[in-house]
Amino acid sequence: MVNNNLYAYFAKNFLKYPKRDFLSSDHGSIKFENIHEETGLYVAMFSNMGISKGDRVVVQVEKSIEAVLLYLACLRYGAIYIPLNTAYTKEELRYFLSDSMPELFVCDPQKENSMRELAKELKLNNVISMNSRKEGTLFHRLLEVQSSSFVEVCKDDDLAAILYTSGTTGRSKGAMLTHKNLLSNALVLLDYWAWEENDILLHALPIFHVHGLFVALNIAILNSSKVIFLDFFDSKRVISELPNATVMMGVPTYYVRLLNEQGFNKSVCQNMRLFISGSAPLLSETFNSFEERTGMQILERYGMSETSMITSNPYSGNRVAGTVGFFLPSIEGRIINEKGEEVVDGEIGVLEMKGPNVFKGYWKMPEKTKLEFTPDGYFITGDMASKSSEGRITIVGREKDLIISGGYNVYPKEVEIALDMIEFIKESCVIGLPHRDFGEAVTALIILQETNQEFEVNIRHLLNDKLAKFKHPKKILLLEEIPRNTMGKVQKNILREHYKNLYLE
Ligand code: MLC
Ligand code: AMP
Repeated sequence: MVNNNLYAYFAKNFLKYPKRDFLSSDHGSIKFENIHEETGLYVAMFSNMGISKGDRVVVQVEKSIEAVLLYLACLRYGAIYIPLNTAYTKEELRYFLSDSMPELFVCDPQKENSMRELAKELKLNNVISMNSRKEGTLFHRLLEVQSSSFVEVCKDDDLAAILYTSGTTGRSKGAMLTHKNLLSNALVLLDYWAWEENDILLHALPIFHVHGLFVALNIAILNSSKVIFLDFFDSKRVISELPNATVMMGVPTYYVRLLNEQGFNKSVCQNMRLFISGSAPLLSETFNSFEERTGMQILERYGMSETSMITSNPYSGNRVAGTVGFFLPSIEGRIINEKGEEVVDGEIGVLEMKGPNVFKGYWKMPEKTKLEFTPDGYFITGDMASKSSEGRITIVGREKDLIISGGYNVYPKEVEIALDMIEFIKESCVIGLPHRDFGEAVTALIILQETNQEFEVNIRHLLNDKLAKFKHPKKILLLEEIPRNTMGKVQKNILREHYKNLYLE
C-alpha cells in the first residue's frame, strides 16, 4: 500500500548521507541516520499518552532541534501539528487551544504551571514542556519509552498541520494543510530553486510559520541538506555563519539589517549560491543595495500559510526587483477585477489560484472556507496584483486590511478590538505605516474619552496581557476626529497618506 505520509517521503532521504548533520545548532546536532530512531521515541510517547491519528498537537516552544523532531514525529504518527508563535499571550493561547482542542499541548517549562491551569479549565488532557536546553517534562517522558518503529499510513489529503492565520474580523482561522499540500510544494521548490547535493541552509527564521518550517526545513530534508540552525536572527551571527552556508532564506527585514552591517560584503558571501526573500514585500532599494554590495540578486518569492509558495522569481533567468516572479509549476493563477473578469496584462486585480498546494479549508469554519473560494475552485488570496506580458507577477497591495511587520501579520481589527475595550478610549483606528526596519509599523490613532496624560503607559500596560508584543502599536497618536466616508467607513487611506513619513524622518 502506498503511504502518502510526508514523513515516509522524508525518511527515504535519511540514509542517503547517513553521517551528515541534519541540524547543527548552538545546543547540539543530529545526524540524518539518527532521525528515525529519535522521532521513534516521540512516537512511543504519543502512544503512551493515548494520542490517536488526527489528534491535534499544539506546540508553543523555543526553536530547537527537539522541536523539529517533535514536528517530524507528529507527521510520522498522523497527528496534526499546530505550531504557535512564542510571543502569543495566555489570552491568545486560550483561543487557539479552545478552537483546536488538542490532545497534547507542549509549552515552555517556565509557563507549564500556568498552562496546566488553562488546560484544566479547557478540559485538555496532556500538557508537557520543553526548551532548547533540553529542560522540561517532555524529556522525562522520553526517558520512559523505547523507540518505536511505527509510521502511520496516511492518505494524501489527511491533515498534517494547522497554521493559524489572523483574520480581518480579528478572529484567527486555522488553515488545514494536508500531507500532499506540503509535499507537492516542497518538491516544486526543490526543483525550481535548483537545490544542489551539497547545499547547506543557513536557518535563522522562527519555525512556527510556513516560511521557516515548511519552505526551509521541508526542502532541506528532501534534499538531505545540512542546516545551520540558529536560535533566532542576529545579523552579526548570520554574517559569521554565511561563509559556511550556500542558501539562506529570510524576510526583508533580515536583508535590511544585513545591509546595515559593515561586515556584510562580497567576501562573506563567497560560498553562497542563493538568498531568498519572502513573507513581505522586498523593496527595490533593498534588492539593488544588496546586489551592489554582494554582486548577488536576492530571489523574491510570494506565498501564504494557506497555500505555501505561489510564485517565485526564476533561479536562472532574470530576477526583477519589485516583482515576485512567475506562478510556480503545477499552479494555475489568474488576476480578477471587480466585475469578476480576468484583467488584461498590466491591470490590477485580486490574485486567485489553484493547485495541489492549496489548503483543505479553515478548521471548523466551513462557511468561511466557502467564501474564500470561487465557484470554479480558485482560492482568493486577497492580494492585489498585476501580471506583465511575460507572466511576471507584481504584488501591489492587499484587499484585506493587513499589516506585515518584520514578516509577522497583524490584522488591524484585532488591535482595534483590544484598544476599544479600554474604557478611556472612545475610538481607535490602526494602520500600517512605512518603516525602514520592519517594512510596516503598527500604528494606533485614538480618540480619548477625556484628557489623560498617562494614556500611552496605561494602554501599553493593558495590551501586555492581551496581544503578542509584535502586534503592539509602535506609536500611539491622539486624534480629535477619525475621517470617515459618507457610508461611515473609516478612511484609512487618508490617514496612511497623512502619516506616511512618521517613521522615515
Ligand atoms: C519582534 N518585535 C517586533 C517584531 N519582532 N515588532 C514588530 N514586528 C516584528 N516582526 C518586537 C518585540 O516584541 C520586542 O518589543 C522588540 O521588537 C524586540 O524583540 P526581538 O525579539 O529582539 O525582535 P527582533 O530580533 O528585532 O525580531 C525582529 C525579526 C523577527 C524581524 C528578526 O520578527 C523575525 O524573525 N521575523 C520573521 C517572521 C517570519 O518568519 N515570518 C514568516 C511568516 S510566513 P519590545 O517592545 O519588547 O522591545 C508568511 C508566508 C510567507 O508570511 O510567504 O512566507
Ligand atoms: P501569512 O498569512 O502569514 O501566510 O501571510 C501571507 C501574506 O504575506 C500574503 O497574502 C501576502 O500579503 C504577504 N506576502 C508573502 N510574500 C510576499 C511577497 N514576496 N511580497 C509581498 N507580499 C508577500
